[in-house]
Amino acid sequence: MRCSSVWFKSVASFALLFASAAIARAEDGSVAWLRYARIANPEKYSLPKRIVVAGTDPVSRNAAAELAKGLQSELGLTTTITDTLADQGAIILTNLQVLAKLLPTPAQAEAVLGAAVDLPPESYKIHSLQMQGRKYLVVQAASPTAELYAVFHILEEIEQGNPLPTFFSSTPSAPIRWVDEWDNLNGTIERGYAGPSIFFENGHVRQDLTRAGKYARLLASIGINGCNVNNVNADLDLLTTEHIKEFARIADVFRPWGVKLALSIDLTSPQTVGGLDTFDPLDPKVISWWQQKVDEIYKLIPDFGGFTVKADSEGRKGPSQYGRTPADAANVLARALAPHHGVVLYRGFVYNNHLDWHDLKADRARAGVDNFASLDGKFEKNVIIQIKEGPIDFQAREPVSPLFAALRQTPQALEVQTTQEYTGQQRHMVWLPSMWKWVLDTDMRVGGRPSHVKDIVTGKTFNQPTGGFVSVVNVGMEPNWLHHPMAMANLYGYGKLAWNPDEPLEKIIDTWTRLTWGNDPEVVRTIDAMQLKSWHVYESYTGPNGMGTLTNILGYHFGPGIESAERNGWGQWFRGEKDGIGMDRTVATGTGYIGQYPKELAEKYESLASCPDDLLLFFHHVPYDYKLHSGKTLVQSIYDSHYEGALAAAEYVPQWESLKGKIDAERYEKTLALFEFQAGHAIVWRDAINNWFRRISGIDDAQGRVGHDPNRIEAEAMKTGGYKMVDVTPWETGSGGRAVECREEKGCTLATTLDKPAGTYDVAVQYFDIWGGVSTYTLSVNGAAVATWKADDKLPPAQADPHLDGQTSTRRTIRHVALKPGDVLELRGVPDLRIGLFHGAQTAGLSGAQGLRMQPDLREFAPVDYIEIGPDGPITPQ
Ligand code: GCW
Repeated sequence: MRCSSVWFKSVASFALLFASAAIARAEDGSVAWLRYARIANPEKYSLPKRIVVAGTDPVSRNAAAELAKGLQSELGLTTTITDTLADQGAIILTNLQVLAKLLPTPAQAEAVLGAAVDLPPESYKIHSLQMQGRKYLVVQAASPTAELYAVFHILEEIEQGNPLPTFFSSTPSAPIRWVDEWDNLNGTIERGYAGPSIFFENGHVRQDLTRAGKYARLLASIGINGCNVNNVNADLDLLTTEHIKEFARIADVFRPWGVKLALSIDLTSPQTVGGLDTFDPLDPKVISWWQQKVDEIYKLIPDFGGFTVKADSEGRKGPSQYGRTPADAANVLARALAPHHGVVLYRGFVYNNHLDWHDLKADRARAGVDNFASLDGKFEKNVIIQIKEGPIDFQAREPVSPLFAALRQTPQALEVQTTQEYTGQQRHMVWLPSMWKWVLDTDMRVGGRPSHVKDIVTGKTFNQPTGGFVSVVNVGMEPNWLHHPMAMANLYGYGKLAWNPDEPLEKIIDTWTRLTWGNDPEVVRTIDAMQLKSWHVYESYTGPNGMGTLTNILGYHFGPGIESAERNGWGQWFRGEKDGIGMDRTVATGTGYIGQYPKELAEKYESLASCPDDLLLFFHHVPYDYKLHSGKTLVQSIYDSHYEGALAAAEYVPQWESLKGKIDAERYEKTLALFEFQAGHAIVWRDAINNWFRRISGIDDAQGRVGHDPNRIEAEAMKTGGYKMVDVTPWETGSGGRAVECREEKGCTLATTLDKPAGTYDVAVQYFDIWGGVSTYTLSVNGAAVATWKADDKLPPAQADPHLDGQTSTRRTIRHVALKPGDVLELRGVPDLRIGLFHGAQTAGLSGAQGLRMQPDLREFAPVDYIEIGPDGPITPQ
């Protein structure tokens, strides 16, 4: 990455100057960071009014049109687009191929080109210059797509009010900067949390691909150059001729934005689509089938990017069926793609999900190195091994995968998730670039030398320059793409880090905030600070110390379900036993996984003295009263961390409320509701984990909080009118392990007589909201209603979880309720007993295989867990 500029110098001082004009307009978030809002003092830019675009390439033309649109919107500057350089100043967009035509004399060419005629691929330079008294802003790009990148850069700077540079140049870190979408042809998305697919419906490509085109524009604006549109668990009939013709339509809407289409394929396609009797990658029939299929694709999609492959993993068939290796399979595809410049991204995510949990030496984390290290050097040049950041699966914290250090003659791509599968599913704000940067900056110390992950995947360490970055994004049809307005900062940050892994996090988030929410200094300061701490906050209330995920891994990976990871074949064990907790992955006594790291790192992790606290339980099994480097015992640190984390999540609400009136109402309200949900759900997490630890360790919280909630009134302890007690499973996801349900059509009541001192309180009702059912609740004091609401949320994922558990538990807080001793507080719940909900999932909007598979009883019995009466204040009762 080469990057130089005088352009960025004074971001902070300009912040004050350009405090945004009031934003009153409602916004649905669909334009994301490309709002192009009118800036204060637009006249200070005094830009030329002509945009000269050289050449006829549609991408160059598109770049000019985007620039014209942006300048009009941001500055009110009307420009004309032309292809001739008249006797006037101009903004010139050009690329190496056509520059000579514009600047025919060597002197002119030299003035503009300087020394760097050798612009690296996808790079650009921007010069501001005066020639013969005229003003020029010249974009010199390596390709039409790079012109587009330059245009987005210019517009991004103007939107922040930054001065334009006299000279700026930028080069991407690596050629692979892709996103993956896990979309199925039926329109569903695996691990997608923002509505159905923007690409597919009912087994086909959508007729209307407007959203797909808009998505490509967003991707181009952050330098993404490839998009794999279908699930790595690929539809088996994906590669039929009929489908390929349809995919060509997606490629058509991507093309003006320089985004290449790619596809995930299933290795059995020669059988399932081709009708062959084998898919053995070394069988000549199979080899020739792939060649023909690839040629067929390129006839329709000449700029096709390539294939992503998931094989021998989680039920997908693969080369092991024929005793072949991943290299055998990848190479067959690679040879077919090579003449067309396509690539194969073969996923390193190959593991056995039927491990024997009794075997203390069994370890899923070992799988990457065990399966791939011996194949290093055996792959064709256009094969890239796509490696998840950690050895397990996108948890909130894992060590970096040792496979990055093991492959030295094979290009690699780092795979991360923008979709928040294990990190709150876009109902919790978690700014993941903080985590990715931690991964990228990890030094693997290969051969005792600096070898940071960012240098490995960008090819510097092992001289393998064809790798890069992939992020699973899973945008959906919801207007704002990812559901949580704050989650869009993850996509933006991903693009920026893929372009330049050294880009400071503070700069990335600051730019995103300004583009998305405006330049008001208060808005910028508040949102930047919230986002920057959000990864740590989430980690601290969902499972710190490298425990891995404590989500319900057998369900939807959203709420807590602690022991779901234990005692099954999936290998996400943390081995929480009576004597202690954590996976012993040491070389000395454990699975030996630590030995897969280069020496220095292995020594650091192997020794308890040097193993970092935040990865401890990933590597070691220790007693609950083990003393951390922080000086606390493990169990006390877990208790404290969960209280601190849940409190920090609760504080997002008043922090956000302080911005009321400074941002548009539509996005303000939507975001506020999400923060309120997060505050409540963080408490579900906190209590589940802390109570579970207290039970298994037998050690009390030194501060006496865990298991003692003086402001809480359990539903089952209230006087009930019709409500019946039920067990919550797993027990830790309901307060006291129990809740109440109402099965009477007319509704049921819970009542209690209060002995609180007279005053004003915030009352939180913790209840369960089942997907599909809509119960109604009314809270009243002495018979007078203080709040009525419907349990009509569609909690993630957009699938029906019919259980009372950590995924469906939610809360409603009623603020400023006046109470005095002797008052009767009553909660009335009216269930949703609609027969359609009982008969199946179709009525709840589920379709296809998903609907048939689930068939749950979705009636909602107005379930209640507890009521908490806390102080009247800015924070939800804790
Ligand atoms: O973590 C798992 C997810 C699966 C996913 C798989 C993968 C697409 O839970 O949904 O499958 O990873 O990355 O292949």
